[in-house]
Amino acid sequence: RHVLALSGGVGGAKLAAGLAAVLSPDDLTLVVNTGDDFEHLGLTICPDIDSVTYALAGLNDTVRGWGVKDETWQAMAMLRALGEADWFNLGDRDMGMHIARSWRLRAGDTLSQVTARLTGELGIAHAIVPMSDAPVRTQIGTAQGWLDFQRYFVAEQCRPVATGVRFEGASDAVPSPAFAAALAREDLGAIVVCPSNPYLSVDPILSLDGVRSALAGRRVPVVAVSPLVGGASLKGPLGKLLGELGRPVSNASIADHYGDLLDHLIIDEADAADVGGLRDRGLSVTVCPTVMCHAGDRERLARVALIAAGIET
Ligand code: FO1
Ligand code: CA
Repeated sequence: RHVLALSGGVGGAKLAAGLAAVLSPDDLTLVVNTGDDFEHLGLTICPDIDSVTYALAGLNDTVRGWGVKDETWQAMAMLRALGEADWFNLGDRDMGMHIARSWRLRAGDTLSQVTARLTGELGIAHAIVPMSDAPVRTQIGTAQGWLDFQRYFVAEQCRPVATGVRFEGASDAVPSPAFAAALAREDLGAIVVCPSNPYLSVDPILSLDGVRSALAGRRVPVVAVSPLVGGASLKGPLGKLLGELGRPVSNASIADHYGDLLDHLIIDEADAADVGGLRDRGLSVTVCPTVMCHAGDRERLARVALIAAGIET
């Protein structure tokens, strides 16, 4: 049976790679957040698609957490010498990706077509699919007004207090063709929500036109891996954001946020104390190590998620 996985960058990309390692290409559709995308120096940059792509191609830099390993920064040095914006770091190899994507988009291909082509050229057999071909842009509400996601995340280092999150364009954007097809598949067996930030990485996907109702209408298990470990976010601004939005930094907030959509939550062994409260909400829960350092960790967690969903591998 087919598995539909929803992913953001970094943490999500690791589980996406684990799922790709244990499922055949026919059995998996990886739908990726594009709310973090932006136009910069004439290039279209899709950080989460690239994180998933680099993770599946074995090209990801595991120390930095984003971009390509063995990266060099000569183009960036030249851009700086030319007085161009240098707040967003574009490695030389990574820049090749942005150039290839940008010219093909400009030539009229859709983001789905471009992503299929570039991932295929890198030898990836699994489907990495943008959530939508229409632009959706995540913005963070702050005292200075609405900030574009990368301005908030990279330029401002998530320092401004967040008062809200919005996804410009989402309500008019329909799911990409491959996402819509996966949602409608007769043989859909499970939906896996990767350990990405629910507010910043998964919500953009859920806020697309028709996605929430399509997911709720499918009688297949929805399994999420919590992005929290030991009552804190492993990486990124989830902990800070939860606090600013007035919610406890705990798995209860993750469960509340996904609400009725969710059937099963996988939480880290450091949060085993949360199990009772989560089960009281009617969720089924698996407790296991969720920190993914090595390929073995990613595959093991992928198998745990599939077992929770009742999928045999
Ligand atoms: N994150 C940073 O903190 N600083 C950067 O300069 C930076 C550059 C960058 C370039 C390409 C890319 O694909 C990702 C990049 N990221 C950078 C990460 C990115 O901003 C975030 O990881 C995601 O958008 C959040 O999921
Ligand atoms: Ca359901």
